[in-house]
Amino acid sequence: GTNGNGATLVGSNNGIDFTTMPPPVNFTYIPAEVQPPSDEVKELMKAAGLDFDTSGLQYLTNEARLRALHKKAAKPEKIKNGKCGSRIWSEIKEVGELVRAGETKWEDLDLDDIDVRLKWAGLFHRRKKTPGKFMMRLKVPNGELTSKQLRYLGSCIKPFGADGCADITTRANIQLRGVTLAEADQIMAGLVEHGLSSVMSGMDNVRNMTGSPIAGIDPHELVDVRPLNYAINDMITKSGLGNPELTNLPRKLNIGLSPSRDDFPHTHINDVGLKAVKDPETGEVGFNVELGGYFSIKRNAMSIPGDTFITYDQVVPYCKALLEVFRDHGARNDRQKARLMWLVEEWGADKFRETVGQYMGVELRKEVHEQHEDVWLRRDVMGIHPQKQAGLFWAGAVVPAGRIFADDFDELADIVDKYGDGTVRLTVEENFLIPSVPEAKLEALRAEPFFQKYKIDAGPLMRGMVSCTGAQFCGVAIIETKNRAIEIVKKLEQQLDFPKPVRMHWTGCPNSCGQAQVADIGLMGCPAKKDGKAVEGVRIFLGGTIGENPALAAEFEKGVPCDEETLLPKLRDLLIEKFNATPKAAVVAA
Ligand code: SRM
Ligand code: SF4
Repeated sequence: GTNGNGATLVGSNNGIDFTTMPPPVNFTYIPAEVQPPSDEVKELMKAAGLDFDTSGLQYLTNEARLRALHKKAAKPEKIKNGKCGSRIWSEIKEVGELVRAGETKWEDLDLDDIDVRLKWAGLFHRRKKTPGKFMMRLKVPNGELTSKQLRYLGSCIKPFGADGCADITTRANIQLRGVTLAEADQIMAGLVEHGLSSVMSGMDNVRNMTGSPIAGIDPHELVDVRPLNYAINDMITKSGLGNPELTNLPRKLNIGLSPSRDDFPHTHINDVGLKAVKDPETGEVGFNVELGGYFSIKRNAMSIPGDTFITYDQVVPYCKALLEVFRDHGARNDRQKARLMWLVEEWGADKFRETVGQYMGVELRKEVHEQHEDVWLRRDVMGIHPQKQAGLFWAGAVVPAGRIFADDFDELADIVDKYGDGTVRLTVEENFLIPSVPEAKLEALRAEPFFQKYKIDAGPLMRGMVSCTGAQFCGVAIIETKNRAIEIVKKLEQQLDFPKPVRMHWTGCPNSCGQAQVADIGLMGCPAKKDGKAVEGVRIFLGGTIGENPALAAEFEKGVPCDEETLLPKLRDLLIEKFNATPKAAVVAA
């Protein structure tokens, strides 16, 4: 569609003012051809009782089908083969109707559907903690939401009362909690109506597209990555309706686009990191590709150079081709070796670039080198900062551990309508910022009671604190994270003064959804012992750096009991010794 000024809308987020954005991406979706199954594949499918039309194998090459059907294929492959993602997208409506009519309930559904395949629709059953209730993970490309979308999200969880909360995630995304099968299909339909979606946000799919929270308003960015992030998300999910061609990847895959030297989306820990760069020869702004960054229980790897430079217009076709290459050639036997890094390492950067180029039908260029004399520190986007648009400011506010509630969505929507441009940006630190506040409104904005709760001038620890979901809702958690993190940070801020903010990341298990390894101080759940008894504990990581020359944090200590008595003084000492914090002068009672 077009907006009032005649600019073409490239994304599905209708309602956002695209007038200040670069031209939309020039990309036509060419569907993959379905190869007929080879005789060998037919045999294996027959033996497994699988139907070609409804299995998840249709869009794979025969070679990939053989891997997915092999007797040594990983268990999730078998679950994916049983159905195609598109089946789940249509079944969810039927199930909703039956549940509402009292003709079925979640306990009656196939176990693989309820606990695994519904993740294709973004529905994660929280069997262990809240049986029958689901977390619904959305897709919010570049973390950008309009006030209308915010109000819709609030309305989704409002009926769930105390169970109905939401989280801003470490991929600048939203997860809704408390959803049941009685309303999941209706919420999903409403999401699409509002230019959002939940499909393909779990299972072996691409996760939320991350970019820059200050895209389009940043005086230092090389390019506004929002149109690209919307276009990639639309390509992957067929504009939120679901895309069977890309829904059966060997494993999850993360893509981040960084438009400035800050590397806001942490490209170094994304499977695919696209870093904006100006070609020193032509002056053209394009992207160097980094590949393979990921965290898992067994391996934590920083990305390695993909030795590839792509132009702005190549970004969407490149991502599509890369996903097809991963789908067709990635490992499907050992889950621990199925992430993109393993394929990149096996092939090397040259073969990887050439193969993706072949899928695109072009020869891709090698990476370009940009020289910088100065040192660039990643900016803290919390607080109030001038935009590239004269007279306008963004205001970043801290959400402790990313947890928000139904009313917050409404209040935030009112605030962005009243003071900003009707949009909000989420950050990978689980906070938000309000763009385009005119200078004359800043004082009134600051005075809003909403910012007593979500502080614009948050303390030096709270503003850098990140926490994964943890034991409150996550079935694989070893420890409780969010509530504990908030309590401990509050106490440390009461006790210490800090020369500069310290980034503390909490993660409830070695999956590291809370990215402990990127933090100044990372805390990862693990079993521990205290007075001979098994207790919740943490492994402490130190020294992660982010931005232009990142490094992962290294393990400093393990098995530290994480009750307050033990952990609080330990963190206090670390902050004093390693981060130059100083004890606050005692407050003398009057
Ligand atoms: Fe994660 C699995 C939550 C970001 C690595 N992650 C899970 C599950 C689905 C486990 C489960 O079934 O319960 C968690 C859902 C808990 C819940 O109820 O919320 C979960 N991951 C999260 C979120 C919500 C943490 C947060 O508090 O923000 C993040 C959602 C992002 C999003 O919007 O999509 C989240 N997860 C991450 C990240 C960080 C990132 O992307 O920068 C990582 C590390 C980076 C990476 O993936 O390489 C991450 N999550 C994992 C893994 C390990 C993957 C692996 O290759 O082994 C798992 C386990 C798995 O996939 O088998 C996992
Ligand atoms: Fe759950 Fe572990 Fe991820 Fe935390 S790190 S959300 S505990 S899977």
